Amino acid sequence: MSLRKLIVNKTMAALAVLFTVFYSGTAFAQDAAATATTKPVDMGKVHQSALFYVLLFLLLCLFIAIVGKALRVYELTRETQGKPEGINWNTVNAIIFALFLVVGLYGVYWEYSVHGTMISHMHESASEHGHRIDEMFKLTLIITTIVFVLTHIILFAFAYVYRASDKRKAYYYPHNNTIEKIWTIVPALVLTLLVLKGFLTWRSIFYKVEDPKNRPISIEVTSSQFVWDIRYPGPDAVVGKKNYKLITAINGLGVDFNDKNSLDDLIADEIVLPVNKPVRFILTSKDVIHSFYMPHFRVQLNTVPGMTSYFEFTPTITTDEMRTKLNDPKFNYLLLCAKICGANHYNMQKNVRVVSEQEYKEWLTKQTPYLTNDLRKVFKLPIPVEAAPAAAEAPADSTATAATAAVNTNNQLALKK
Ligand SMILES: [Cu+2]
Repeated sequence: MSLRKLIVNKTMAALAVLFTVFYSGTAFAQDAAATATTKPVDMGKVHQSALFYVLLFLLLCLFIAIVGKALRVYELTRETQGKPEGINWNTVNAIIFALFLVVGLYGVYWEYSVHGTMISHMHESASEHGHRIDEMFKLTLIITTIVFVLTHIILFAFAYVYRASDKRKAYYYPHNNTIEKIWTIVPALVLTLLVLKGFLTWRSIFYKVEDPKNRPISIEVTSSQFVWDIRYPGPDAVVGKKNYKLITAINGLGVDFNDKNSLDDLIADEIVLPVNKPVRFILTSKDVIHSFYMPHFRVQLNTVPGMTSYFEFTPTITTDEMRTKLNDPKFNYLLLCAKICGANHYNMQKNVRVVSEQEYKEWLTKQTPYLTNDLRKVFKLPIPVEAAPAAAEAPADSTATAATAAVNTNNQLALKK
């Protein structure tokens, strides 16, 4: 073969391109290895940057493009020389399909075994209704996983086994009523059962028959960018009315003190719940839609401006019991926002403590009344003489007695009305 012919031969040219690509790759690898032995370089920063991955992606695209071009040159060369097609693309595609099935199924296994364990990090539900939600979640996951794996094996196996071949002719099979019926009725039945179970679970959580001997404790939670405001009812067990038109600098929630139920309301910094007692959260929002989310209790409901929503449930495990169970003395239940509501969304959280009823009652007596003397002036309410100086001077949470005194005065006011 003359040198001229060798250069003109496109197959050789394509091979030369491939060789160059592989060679430069190996050369770089050797360079890197050499540097590593002499002087270790910290690549951490580089690996973290987005630019690194963008460049890596572009490099990969370039590599694929070069291989593609080289193959195209090879094909065209064979074509001009009148030779039969060099690569059977049907077989190549079929093999890629089969590989995709194996890699994909391994991916599913990996996803379940690595990220799937995050579900167990959620551990057992700390509320009564939570077990029903977990059960529903598990059932849905089991059914959908079985269907997913089976349909994908069939899909990719068919693409592999029945790839185009010169040895057989495709069978024309346009319609079959029996198959149509099966693949319509079976999924419809399964989905109906799942939806029905979801519907019944939802009803059992949201439509409860109230037990007059065990009435829920009402707690109002108001969301705004980016805080949760918590209002507890006073001894009257009723959270008073509020009106957005009454919102001012000193009345952030717009509580209406013309409603006597508001007079003894308390403002709290955390959510404290007595164990095994039903609680009813009254949820509203001041600005955008937020989502009241307490994952350990399987509680989630949107808080919507201009609309009040309710979530009632019974916590069953105290914070201390959960800490012992998890062997984690720092564990805390959390209230989070599950709506991407703005820049500080991630920071919108509060601690939730589940305690014994005795502890709950003690904690409640230490909370600050919402009604301050300034608010009394605004609403033209009488200012209690004995409680006024103490409540005004001392910091709110350290003076339990002053706060209790104020609550008591409020009660008297409430009774008078
Ligand atoms: Cu939010």
